[in-house]
Amino acid sequence: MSDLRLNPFTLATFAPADAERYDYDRDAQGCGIVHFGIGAFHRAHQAWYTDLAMSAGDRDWGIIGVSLRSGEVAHQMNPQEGLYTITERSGEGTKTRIIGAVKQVLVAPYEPDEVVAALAAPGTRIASFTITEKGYCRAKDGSLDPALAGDESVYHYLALGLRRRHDADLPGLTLLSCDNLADNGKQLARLMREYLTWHDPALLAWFEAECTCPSSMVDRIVPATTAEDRDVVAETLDELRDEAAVMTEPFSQWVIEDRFANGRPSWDKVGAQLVADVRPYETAKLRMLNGAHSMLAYVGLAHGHTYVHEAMADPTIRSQADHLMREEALPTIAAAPGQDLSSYADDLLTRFANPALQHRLIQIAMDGSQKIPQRWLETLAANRELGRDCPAILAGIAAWMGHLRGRNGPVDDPRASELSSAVGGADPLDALFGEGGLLASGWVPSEANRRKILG
Ligand code: NAI
Ligand code: CS2
Repeated sequence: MSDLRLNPFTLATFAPADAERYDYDRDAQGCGIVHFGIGAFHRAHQAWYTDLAMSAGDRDWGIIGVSLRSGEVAHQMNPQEGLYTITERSGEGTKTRIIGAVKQVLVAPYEPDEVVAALAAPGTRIASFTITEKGYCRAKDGSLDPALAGDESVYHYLALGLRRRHDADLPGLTLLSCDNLADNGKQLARLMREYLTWHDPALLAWFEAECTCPSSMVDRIVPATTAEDRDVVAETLDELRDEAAVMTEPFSQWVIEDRFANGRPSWDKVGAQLVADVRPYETAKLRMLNGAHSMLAYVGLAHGHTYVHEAMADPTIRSQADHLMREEALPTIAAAPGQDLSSYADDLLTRFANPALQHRLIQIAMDGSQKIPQRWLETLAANRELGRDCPAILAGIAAWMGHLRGRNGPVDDPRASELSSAVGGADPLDALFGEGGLLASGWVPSEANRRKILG
């Protein structure tokens, strides 16, 4: 096996001439985006759109990635001068593209000044985020948790970068959340305001006037890359190694609130949708796709399955996913004009059943405390108003509680210890969903719900 790494030289010298790749002079492109959380999803989604936009003629939208925690992605990408591949997998085969949009990756704990300088650079116009739901440092009530929002948080770097922009009389930034949160832009704006109120109140008025936090709905299934995946990509590249390779599906969707502080890439020219109101798309996606995903994860794991497509091949579990989407989530969504939620459900079932993706259920099962409120609890509360039951979600809750008891191994959740105490206590459902519970919301299980969940 070769250890020759993908980089601009090896791409030009050794890669197959017909390998699909970016179509612009990277050295002539300035950086316009600083992206926090340069994980698999950003590389398969926003960076892909940006690469296509620059290949279609857009200028100066190069991306500087920032990892707030580990150096892993920096070690994967910087020796490759930011180059990496996206491989789309489906029943129709695979397609690999070499992406040039990312210039470099900074590791914030080791180079904090460089991160602040990148945010304060005159050419920077957007800061974007895929830092997972837990990266927003929220307390139970959705406010900023000061115990979490310390010097290692995204807010620390944003506040310093925005302060420097203000003092240099530079324009503000668009802060674009691309995480699976309801009203992600509104939440980010609120949390940033709270952080500035504590740390730099004099900057608040400028932040409100010069920066925007548009919401966006993001959708592309991107499983964590495995060593086998990287070996397959190397075969495609005549043995060039891409340590930052990402695997995904052909489908991709990005619906963005059209509210930018200082311009944006022509993402609309390469498939993204710019709209006034993201909410219908985001609610459908979080409650139908992600709601079914989380049920598949916990119920599928309880039945011994490893991958999403395996759980979907189980007729009982598939019908639960179908019921959750069509009978439980769909009736709670105010669709946008022309948005066909029934065919959306059809498409989701097909996407989930894609055996080429190898999407691990345990990856979806992580961080349930951060995901379940917007994926299940809002649907349960809305159906309570409609006098309707949600048996598939209740089955998901029962399976999640088994997960929290360690049935699938160690629980990967920022609140794992509180959750395990809750499910080990006298009244787990009250400790989880009751008034003052860990996931207290607009929904409290009725006696009938309790019987269904507890069996
Ligand atoms: P990943 O594990 O490849 O990357 C996660 C990124 O978040 C890493 O850069 C990590 O350093 C950062 N991060 C994790 N915990 C953090 C914290 N507490 N504070 C700050 N940064 C933190 O995961 P991936 O696949 O890139 O997904 C990231 C997010 O993207 C998801 O949580 C979700 O919100 C969104 N997303 C993912 C999709 C997927 O299919 N993978 C699809 C749609 C949205
Ligand atoms: C998944 C999502 O890991 C999870 O929680 O439900 O990452 C899902 O793959 C994406 O939202 C699809 O767009």
